[in-house]
Amino acid sequence: MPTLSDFPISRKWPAQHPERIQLYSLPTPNGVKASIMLEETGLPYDPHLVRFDANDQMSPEFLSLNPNNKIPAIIDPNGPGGEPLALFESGAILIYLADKSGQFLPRDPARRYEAIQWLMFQMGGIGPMFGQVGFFHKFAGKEYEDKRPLARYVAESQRLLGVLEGRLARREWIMGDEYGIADIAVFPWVRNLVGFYEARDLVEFDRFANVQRAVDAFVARPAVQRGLAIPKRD
Ligand SMILES: N[C@@H](CCC(=O)N[C@@H](CS)C(=O)NCC(=O)O)C(=O)O
Repeated sequence: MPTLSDFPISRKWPAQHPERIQLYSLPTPNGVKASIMLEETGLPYDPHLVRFDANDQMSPEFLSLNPNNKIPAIIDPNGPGGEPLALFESGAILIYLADKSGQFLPRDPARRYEAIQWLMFQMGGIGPMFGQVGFFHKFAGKEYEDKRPLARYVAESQRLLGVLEGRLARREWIMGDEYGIADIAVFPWVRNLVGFYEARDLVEFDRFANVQRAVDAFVARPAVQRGLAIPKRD
């Protein structure tokens, strides 16, 4: 049976506690989904910082775990059947950690798929579209003379915020009373859009009062506060 030391990534980022889940990440909106989930569940883990300024995500050790060179990624040394399990894609990681811990994903089959549906809404819609707003509003794309790409991504982000606003109008969380992985996927991205990307006015965020209320409640959770700063940047 393979062990953690058989994974090349463990040579660049040695485990402090080889029996624990190993997290390879950086506190970005995708990265914090994994660290917040780990903090919420209480599953023990070792966080490892993947430094973009050192291009760590392109190192052969990181690529051996995620050929798509993106954080977050994990290895659970005690995965299904007691064998190590390596995973990338934050949505897959959230579902796995929910199943492993028995928390934050409804057990009822129909409700489970409904929660996964909203998780996919983040993975396929909110993440990619908000990310493009960041690029064209704050980063390299800001200099582009043609403003049509920015306008397109802003309009699409507003549409997605409107969908979320409708969902949250009569619900505390995306799945009603049950806080869970859909919230953990969505709200770091909303926070990032209006905070780090400085797009609050651009997307007219004040129009989405229920989204705002839910993001505030999310950020106030102690596990979210901790997860937002993990792995610690040096
Ligand atoms: N769909 C992926 C997206 C992950 C992603 O885009 N991660 C970014 C940081 S937020 C990254 O690692 N970028 C590094 C790069 O592109 O080189 C997921 O949800 O895990």
